[in-house]
This record gives sequence, C-alpha cells and structure tokens, in this order.
Amino acid sequence: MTRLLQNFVGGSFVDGGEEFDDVNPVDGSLVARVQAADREVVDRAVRAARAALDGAWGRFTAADRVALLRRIADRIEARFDDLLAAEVADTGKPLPLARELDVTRAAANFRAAADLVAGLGVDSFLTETALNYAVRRPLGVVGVIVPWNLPLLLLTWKVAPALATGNAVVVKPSEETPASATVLAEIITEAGAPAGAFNVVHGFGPGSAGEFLTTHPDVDGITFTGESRTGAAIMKAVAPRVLPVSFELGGKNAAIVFEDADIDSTVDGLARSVFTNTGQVCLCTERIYVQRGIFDQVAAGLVKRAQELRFGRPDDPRTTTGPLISQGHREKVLSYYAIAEQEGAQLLTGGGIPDVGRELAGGAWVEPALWTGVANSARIVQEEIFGPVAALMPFDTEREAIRLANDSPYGLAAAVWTTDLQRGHRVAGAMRVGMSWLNTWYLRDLRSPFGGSGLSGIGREGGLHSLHFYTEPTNVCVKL
Ligand code: NAD
Ligand code: 6OD
Repeated sequence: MTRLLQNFVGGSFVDGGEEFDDVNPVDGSLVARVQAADREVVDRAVRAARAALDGAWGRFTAADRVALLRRIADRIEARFDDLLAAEVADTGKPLPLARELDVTRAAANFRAAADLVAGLGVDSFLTETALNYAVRRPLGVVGVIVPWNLPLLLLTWKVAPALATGNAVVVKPSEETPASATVLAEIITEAGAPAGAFNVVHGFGPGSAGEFLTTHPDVDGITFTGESRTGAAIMKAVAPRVLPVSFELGGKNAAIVFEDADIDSTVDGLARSVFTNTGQVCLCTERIYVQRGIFDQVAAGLVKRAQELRFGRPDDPRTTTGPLISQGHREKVLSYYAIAEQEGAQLLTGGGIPDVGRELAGGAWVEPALWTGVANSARIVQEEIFGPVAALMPFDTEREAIRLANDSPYGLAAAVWTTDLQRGHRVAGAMRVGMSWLNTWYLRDLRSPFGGSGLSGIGREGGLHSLHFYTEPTNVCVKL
C-alpha cells in the first residue's frame, strides 16, 4: 500500500491537503504520497509553535532542553535504520553515504547543540560603576526551510540549535525529500518534546507552504538553505517585517592545486569533492585550477576516477554513485552539458547519460563531465550546476590562481592542495569564501562557522554563530 506523509502540527499528524508524489530518483517509482500544507495548515503550525512557547515548551529550562536534545540524539541512533531507509528512498544515494554522512550527522548535530547550550555563559562587563550582562532570549517561532541534497543533515543542522536555544520551529522540508522529516517528528515526540515545539509543513515554494511560511505575520525569523535565487525571493518576502534571516545558499567552489601537491592524495581529495553525492553538495568543487606543470597528470588522474564511478541501486555494494534528485534537475545538468559544447569546452570524459539497464531507466541518471579549454568567464565556470562536474583550468602563478578562484559571484567554499604549508595558509586565507580547506575537503568541526558570502549567503551557523542567530540579546545594565 502507498504510504501517506502528513503534516505534523501541534504534536500530531493532521489529515488533509492536496496530495503530491514523493518519487524515488533511482527508478522513478513512487515512495509515498504527501499532503501539502495549505495556508490554513501553515497558520495552525505557526499558532501551535507560538502556543508551545507560551506554554510547556517555554517553561523548559536550558538544562531541560539539553537533556531533551541528548534524548533526541539517542532516539536517532535507536531508529537509525528508519531514517536511513527514508533518506535513501527519497534521494537514491548509496547506503554507505547516507549511513556515514546524513544520519550520523543528524545525531551529532543534536549533541553539538546540546553541548553548546550546556556550556553557555553570558557576556558581562564589570566596572566600578556598573555591571552589564546580556541575557539571551530565543527568537521565537523560527521557520526552517531546507533543500533535498542532504535532507536530514541540513534540517537537523538548523533545528537542533533552534530548539537548544528555546525556539519553536515550523520546518518545511523539500518537496523532493519529505520522508526523513516525518520520521524526525516521531523521534522528537518520543524523546519528550512538548506539542508544538517542532512542526512540519510539507509542500512547495511559491504559492505553497514555503511562501505561506515566509509571509506568515507571526514568524520571528527564517533560516534557509537552498538556491541563491530562492534566498532572494525569501528576502523580499520577509522584508516588510524586517525579519532576521540566516541564508546558506549556492556555491561555485574552486580548488587550487599547486605543483608541489601530493598528487595521489590530491586526486583522491578532488574526486571526493567533485563526485560525492553525485556532485549535489553545496560545497562540491566545480572549478579546478591546476598549476601548469602537473595539469595533465591531475587531469588524467581525475578522468580515471570519473571512469571508475559505478552507478546502481543504493543497496548494491558495487554502487559508488546514485542518480540526481529528479528528472527536472537532470534536465538542468544536461542543459549545462550542452552549454559546455556551445562554449567550445573540451570534454575529457562522460557528459552523457549512462546505460543503467532497463530496471533503472526511469531514474535521473547522468554521467559525470570533466571539461577543459574554457575561459574563466564561461557559463560552466561561473554558474552553479550542482552535478558531478568540473572544469579544469591551468595557471602559472600563485597570484593568478587567487585571482581566478576569487572571480566568482559566489563565496561558499574553496580547497587548496599543496605541501608548502606557508603557501597553503596564505592562499587558503586569501579565498573570498566562508570555508577554505587545505589538503582536505568537507572536514567539519561543528563549532566552526559555516556559511558563505556574496551569492552564497548571509550569516554563519555552527557553535556560537548559531547561538547568535537563534537568540536575541538583551543587555541589562545595573548601576553599582
Ligand atoms: P531550492 O532553493 O529550490 O529549494 C530549497 C527549499 O526552498 C525547498 O524546501 C523549496 O520548497 C523551498 N522554496 C523554494 N522556493 C521558495 C519560496 N519562494 N519561498 C519559500 N520557500 C521556497 O533549492 P534546492 O534545489 O532544493 O537545493 C539545491 C540548492 O541548495 C543548490 O543551489 C545548493 O547549492 C543549495 N544548498 C546550499 C547549501 C549551503 O549550505 N550553502 C547546502 C545545501 C544546498
Ligand atoms: O555540514 C554542514 O553542516 C552543512 N551545513 C553542509 C552543507 C552542505 C551543502 O550541501
């Protein structure tokens, strides 16, 4: 029987709403039917969140919230397989990736937020005449809107600090990946969260649950991860109420490889940074600048790695690479394969649709594509594609590499590959991005600032940065 995913409002799943399909991108089969939240359901969710803040949830002390978050992390581990199944059915990603990255990080996100609040003090300044100290209040009702690429990881990355600091949340998962948020609603309830602290509304963006949430008059802040142009639309929607926003948006991330790099580990790192999750991670490298003397060697190494990718079902141990999220996204990625051709790029490998056999023919499969021979101004070098792709370009000097890497409207992430640590330190620090890795990629410490500049976002989350977004300080000045 087809499963039905419902909205979660005020501690219960509620029936009703126009239904849409949740599709498995591996073969196009139906995962579930989903009930979209109309304006009235979104309003009920926001009111439930407000009532929770005014009621039982608002009376939770910091210690109560820390204990709750730790129970949620424990429950995530207890229901690991349910979350794994939900995430894999929605995204088609290989099981080991979902196991090691997505679901594991969900528990880690709750523990990190619990640790943050457990160890929290207040800013204070004591002089002969006054004691100033800043108490922190939750923002209130926070709308959390997330994309489909790392659905549970990105949802919990925001929900955990929001709850830890005492907010009530209304979350809007991506229409492509609604299933894991539904399991999370059960888990948060089982862990003892009061009704209304956590609500889920399903649906789309414009004219649907996303818009109803961002335009709701009783929402106090929006935290969003997704495309840059969606961030711009949300900014417009919240402008009349001057709401605080935290935006983690798109990227067109550069890697710089110097001649002294350790070639084998660099090619390993580049392959991971280009092909992980079929290139659907905002941090993925899509531009690779290689110092001329080793260009051919690095290109050949990466081509070999692309040709070794194996497409298949998530539970097949030979599978390294899943499909893209949807046919719509595949059309977008393939349109860039055509643009690359029009721009005169030299295709080093791939660039088509793989033969995955009849059973999987309904899936959103693409081959990777590696290009060279294009200018930095080419669209395939400037625009986010969000697929298993990269353009490789040679450079001669450090200065030139920095200039080329920074020539982008995005500013999310970069990776520098060199055995000269002084140079690595210098170049990594010169990248105009939120996160710069040296001889690694996507190595995370959850206390460090995460986010981007330019088209890549506004603000940072992680550790104290999350605390600052999800709370408002009130400074109390006591005359002594
Ligand atoms: P998207 O912007 O299309 O959708 C993201 C979410 O916003 C979805 O839940 C969607 O329903 C909702 N939405 C869409 N339009 C809306 C509107 N007008 N008002 C309110 N909500 C709306 O993004 P996507 O295609 O789901 O995800 C891929 C994008 O996300 C890529 O650009 C990628 O780089 C970016 N991303 C960024 C980060 C980061 O941390 N910087 C992380 C993951 C993904
Ligand atoms: O690791 C994280 O905390 C994070 N926010 C990752 C985002 C990945 C983008 O797709």
